[in-house]
Amino acid sequence: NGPAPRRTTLLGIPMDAGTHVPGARMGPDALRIAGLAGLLRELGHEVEDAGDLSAPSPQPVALAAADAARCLNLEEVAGWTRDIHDHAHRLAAAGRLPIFLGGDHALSMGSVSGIARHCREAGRELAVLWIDAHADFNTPATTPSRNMHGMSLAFLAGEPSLQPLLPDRPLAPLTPGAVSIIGLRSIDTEERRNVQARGVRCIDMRAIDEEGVAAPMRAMIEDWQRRGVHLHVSLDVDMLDPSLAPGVGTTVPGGATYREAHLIMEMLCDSGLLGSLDIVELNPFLDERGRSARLLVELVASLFGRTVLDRPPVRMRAF
Ligand code: NNH
Ligand code: MN
Ligand code: MN
Ligand code: MN
Repeated sequence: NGPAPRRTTLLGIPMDAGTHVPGARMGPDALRIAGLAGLLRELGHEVEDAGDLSAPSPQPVALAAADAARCLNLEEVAGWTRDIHDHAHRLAAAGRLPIFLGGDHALSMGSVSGIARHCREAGRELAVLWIDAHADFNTPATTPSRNMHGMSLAFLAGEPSLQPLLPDRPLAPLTPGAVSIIGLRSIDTEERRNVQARGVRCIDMRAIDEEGVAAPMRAMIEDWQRRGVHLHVSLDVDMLDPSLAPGVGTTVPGGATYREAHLIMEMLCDSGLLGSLDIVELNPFLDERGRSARLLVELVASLFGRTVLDRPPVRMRAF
């Protein structure tokens, strides 16, 4: 009695322009080599591998000069964002469940905005679960690093200074109530003000220490189910403890355990709400013998229905 079979499309996004640490461009192939497609098929899902996007040519961006100077690889990121947005929109409109294989977290500016555009056209409400050690809520004015992977959620929430990244597309900025962050444990001073001022729902590591992941996840899922949302999950590898997943450019100690991470995925699966997925920030160049890639693929298996035993159906709907 597993979950309903889904029509998934893997889209590789070999980008690392969103960070000064190179290597995430190798992520899509590492996820393939770790057996992602085969596992999804074993679980009964249809899998189409659309291959990798090729690096787009840099695009001019009408950002204020002072802001542009604070964004590393701005034109490259703009090129990626526009291309990914169009692909994400097309895949969602075709009824696929897109799985975006990163690539650094700046790719979500394109994937989530494209999904948001589809949801608006289809009259579906979108909810985004940002699974990350970081909030990615910096702006050009607040970034300590100039890395645009630390700005992606701010862009998606409608941060005005970043909107020229994606001109000529109908914009559907996320409302604060549509965004939840889980796993947070590293936030910059001004970024923190930004997150708190916007009222984004955050389950930080302190909350996980006190309550575990089950109670807060159940509360969020209940809320999403009431609203009947399309759920986009954006999974940043650095949410996991670095002892489990060292293959990432920005490790932060004190991350999720193996059990916590799997339980999050299992509960998301049971919710039946998953509509699209990013797997980001895997850096195979920094990994140890493929273990981070392998763990990610195991987590995706839990998200798509792998269980120890069949679960009673009543349990599935009881959230
Ligand atoms: N907050 C830091 C910055 O903006 C780090 C962001 N790095 C990430 N985010 N990996 O997920 O530079
Ligand atoms: Mn293209
Ligand atoms: Mn991130
Ligand atoms: Mn992160």
